[in-house]
Order: sequence, then structure tokens, then C-alpha cells
Amino acid sequence: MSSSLPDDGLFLGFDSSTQSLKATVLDSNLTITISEVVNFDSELPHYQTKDGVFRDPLRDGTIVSPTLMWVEALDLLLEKLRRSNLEFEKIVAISGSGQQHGSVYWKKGSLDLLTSLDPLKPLFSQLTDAFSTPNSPIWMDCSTTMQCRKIEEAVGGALELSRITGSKAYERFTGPQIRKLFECQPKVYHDTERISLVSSFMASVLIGGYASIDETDGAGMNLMDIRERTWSKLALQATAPGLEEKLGNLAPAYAVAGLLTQYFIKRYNFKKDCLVIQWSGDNPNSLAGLTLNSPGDIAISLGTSDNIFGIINEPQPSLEGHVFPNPVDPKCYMVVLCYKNGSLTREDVRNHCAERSWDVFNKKLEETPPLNDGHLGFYYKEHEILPPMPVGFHRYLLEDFNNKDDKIESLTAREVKEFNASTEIRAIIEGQILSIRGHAERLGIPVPPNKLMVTGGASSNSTILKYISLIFGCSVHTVQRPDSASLGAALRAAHGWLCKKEGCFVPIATLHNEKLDKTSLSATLSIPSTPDTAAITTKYASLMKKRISIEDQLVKKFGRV
Ligand code: ADP
Ligand code: XUL
Repeated sequence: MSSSLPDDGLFLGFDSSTQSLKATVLDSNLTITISEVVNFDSELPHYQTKDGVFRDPLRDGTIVSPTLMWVEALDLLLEKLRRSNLEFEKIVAISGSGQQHGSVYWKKGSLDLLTSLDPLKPLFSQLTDAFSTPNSPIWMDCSTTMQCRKIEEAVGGALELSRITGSKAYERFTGPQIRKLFECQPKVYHDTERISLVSSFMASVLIGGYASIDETDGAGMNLMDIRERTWSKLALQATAPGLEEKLGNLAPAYAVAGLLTQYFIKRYNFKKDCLVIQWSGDNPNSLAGLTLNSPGDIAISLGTSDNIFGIINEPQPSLEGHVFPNPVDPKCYMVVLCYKNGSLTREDVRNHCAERSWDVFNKKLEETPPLNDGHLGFYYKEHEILPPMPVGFHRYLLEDFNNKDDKIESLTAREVKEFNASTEIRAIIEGQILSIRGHAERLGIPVPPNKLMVTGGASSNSTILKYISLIFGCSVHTVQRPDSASLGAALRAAHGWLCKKEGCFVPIATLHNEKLDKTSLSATLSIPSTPDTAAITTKYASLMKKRISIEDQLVKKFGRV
């Protein structure tokens, strides 16, 4: 079977994330030719977001983003791509990545707006009136605990919901968000003709019609049966009445969502038969962008949130983490762990302790020894998902800590009020990585993994990478550009184009083997494997167990169930 991509064709991938909209363009050798970004706070200041969101306007854990801002960002990004001399007429397929779980509520009659976009006007001015509520709840929201419990109860418990949908009910998942909207704003719910995820929303704008939700991002809703890949009747009933017709159909991530609508062809001179491949979630796109392909390969994405994902053959959903269908291989699944306190919490510590500079942060981090002389910190600037903890910082000192001692687990932890700046910096970095290792192991992810990839904004920080390598005891691979989600979307655009050309599903590895090896998208950081580094990794394993036991106690004391 030929896997050839069109010689002078280009593939465009977007990433509509929490803080920005990014684009990556690949040529037919899968080499990156252009990348651009629009930052929401600084380039669309009139929406007045901070980090792309409105935090807790109702003081109940609600976190939303203005839906129209994402549309205006698309206007702006396409103008930037035009100024970068992107040859729009060569783009044969487009796909995208969206922050997972966020939802958009299309008002009755909006399909007409979408099908009659005027190419002489920007998009945002034509979609001002398209939404039954102007703000989209996003993944950072934690206001739906009550709805989560009711949904779990209605389907027969948290484990049963997880068995069906791949996750117990989580506040940020779209089903609980929809149930809250139905309960608190019934008129808005009734005025809604279609509910999209961020991913299918952006795809809808591109095709000028409602795009399906893809089966991978659909698993982040607590509504889809992950084995059947259909809406679960039980979960639908537990969520809101008349929901199925508002959700539309599901489609595999490699399927064609539709042809690019005339609006873009006329306004930007895109190719007439340019395909729009289903958009999917950011973690699934990163999995594709990092070319993870074997069970035991894992990736750590250090973006606004920190996420860990890996490939598994058989889903074994539990009360921790999530199982999603693999977006580029319909036969298998991916597991995901999500931490809300990622980059923004690191930034907070950087701002307080390191003059707002990553260079100073790294310098101070290296002023303290590995294992931080027994200082352990738990930093929850936002309500945490993993573990379920409210906002608060907790600092401990292990009594009689002796760096030579490998019985760290048995030491007593004494709570302390504060750390000095360099201890604080090491405590957040080591703490976050130890927590990742601990929870990944609990989920059955092997440590050291077969292959460990790191991506996201903070993966450009080689000091952080060094400690990931030491704590996991293996080399760390990074991608040339920290944005694996838009890269993954561009690769999926090529994959979707190929599947369409062949008339059937084609493994994405066909592309990897022939093209990707040549493009050296990844770089590797290897810490020399010496008896000293091996000893540090062993001590970290022991410190990790101690940390997890303190964390379990914190959850018992403060945690949300
Ligand atoms: P998202 O895609 O979730 O919007 P990104 O993956 O683009 O986010 O990551 C953005 C984050 O990257 C910023 O909030 C910033 O804290 C972090 N970042 C950027 N450079 C560095 C660095 N050198 N060290 C640590 N973190 C960094
Ligand atoms: C994953 C999650 C976050 C968002 C961030 O479950 O909630 O990683 O996808 O964009």
C-alpha cells in the first residue's frame, strides 16, 4: 500500500489551548515549515482574561473562558499565517487540538450563521450572537461536585461510571458541567441546539456546520461508552433530558469532519477541496505528536496543566486517572493522569522566589542538593484534581533526615511554616515529579518506562528535565518544539488525509516509518548513568513513597472525596 503524501502539499495543525491558539505547518516530508501563536491575554486584551480564563467569578469554583475569544484568535492567527507567507492554496488537510472537557453552547438558529459566513468580514463579528451562554466552562472548573455525585449515584456508583466511560465523575468533565447548566440555567439549556467540545467547536467553524465529537475527546465527558464508542444511554439519562440530540454523532479521530467551508477559501485562498480532519483533545494530539506507539512508552506534558499519558491495550478503568480511546489506533487505548497545578503554580513560586526569571529559578534550584535535605512541599494554588485537594500549601521536614539513609519512608514528617527560596524551588519541582512517578506507578505504568517523552512549555527547561530523568531513572526525550499538540494535529491531518485516500484506516506508523525518522523531531537528554546517579534514583523512590503516604494523610484531612 502506498503511503505517499502529495509532493507539494502542506498539512496545518492548530492547538486551541488554555492560554493560546497555536499553528504548526508540515510539508509532505513532515518537516515543520511554519509555526505561529496568538496569546489570549496579551494579544486579545479586550476580553480581560488572566491566563486565558475568568477565575471563579461566582466564588463556587467556576472557571470559564469567553467563547468568542477563541474565534477572534482564529481570525488573528490566520492573518499572522498570511503575513508569514503561508501558501494557503497548498494546504490539503487541516486538523486540530482543543483543551479537553471545555464545552460550547450553540444557540438555536446558529447553524444558519455557520453556513452563511461572509468572507468579507472577520469571523468573530459574525458569531457574536451564536452562543446561548457567552462563556464556556473549561477543564479548570471545579464547581460541579454535587452533580458528579448525583451522576455516579444514578449509574450505580463511581466505579461503574468509570467502567462505562473510562473515568469516575470529575468536576471538569463535560457531563457534570452540562447537568449543572441544566439545573442552574434551564433556559440556556433549552435554548441550546448543539453542544460542542472545544475541539469539535473549532472544527465546526472550519467546516461551516456542526462537526461530530471525536471518540477520543468524547471520552472526557463521562457520557461515552469507551468500548462501544457510542453515547451511553445510562450516562445520558443521568445527566440531562434530551441530551443525545444536542450532542450529535461521534466519529473516529482520523475521519473527515468535512470540507473547509467557502469562507476560508475565499478569504485566504485555501485549496478548494481542503479536508478538515476531526479535531481531538490536547492530550490525545500530544500522544500523536510524540509518536508514542508501544505499551510502556509514556509522555509527560508540562503545560498549563501537567499531564501524563501512555498507551495500553486493554482498558482497566479505576477510581484514579482516565482511559480514552487511542486517537491514532482504534484497537487500543491511552491512560491519562491530569494535575491542575502545573506551569502556573511553578510560575507562582518563580515569581515569589526567583525574581520572575526561569534562569534565576534554575540557579537557585541547583543551590540545594537532590532530595532537598528532607524538605517536602505540596503546592495547590488551584483546587487540585490529583489528589483531590483544596487550595493551600503544605510544607514538611523529615526529622533526622540523612542523605545517606535509604530508609526515608520510616522518618517522621514535621509540618513547617516556610522554606527559604531555594528550598521552596526544589520542593515544588521534586514534589511535582515525585507525585507524577507515584501516581503513574499506581496506575500500572512501568518505571523506568520503555521511553519517556517530555513536552509542553516547561519542557524547554533543561534543569527540570534533568530532575525528571533522575527521578524516573532513564533518559528523557523532548520534541524540537515544545508544542506537541499542534504538531500532533498536523500529523493527524496527514494521517486523516491518507486514510481518506486509501478509503480505510491506515496505521499512522506508516507515516512515521517513511517520513518521521528523517525529520529528527526529537532531542534526547541523557544523564550519565553512574553508581551515583543510580543511588540518587533509588533514594528518590524511597522519598516518593514517603511523599505519597503524607499525601494520603492530607487527602484524608482536607480532601474532597
Ligand atoms: P498550554 O498549551 O497549556 O496553554 P504551554 O504548553 O504553552 O501551555 O505552556 C505554557 C507554560 O510554559 C507557561 O505558563 C510557562 O510557565 C511555562 N514555561 C515556559 N518556559 C519555561 C521555562 N523555561 N521553564 C519552566 N516553565 C516554562
Ligand atoms: C486533561 C485535562 C487537561 C486539559 C488541558 O484531562 O483536563 O489536560 O486537557 O488543556
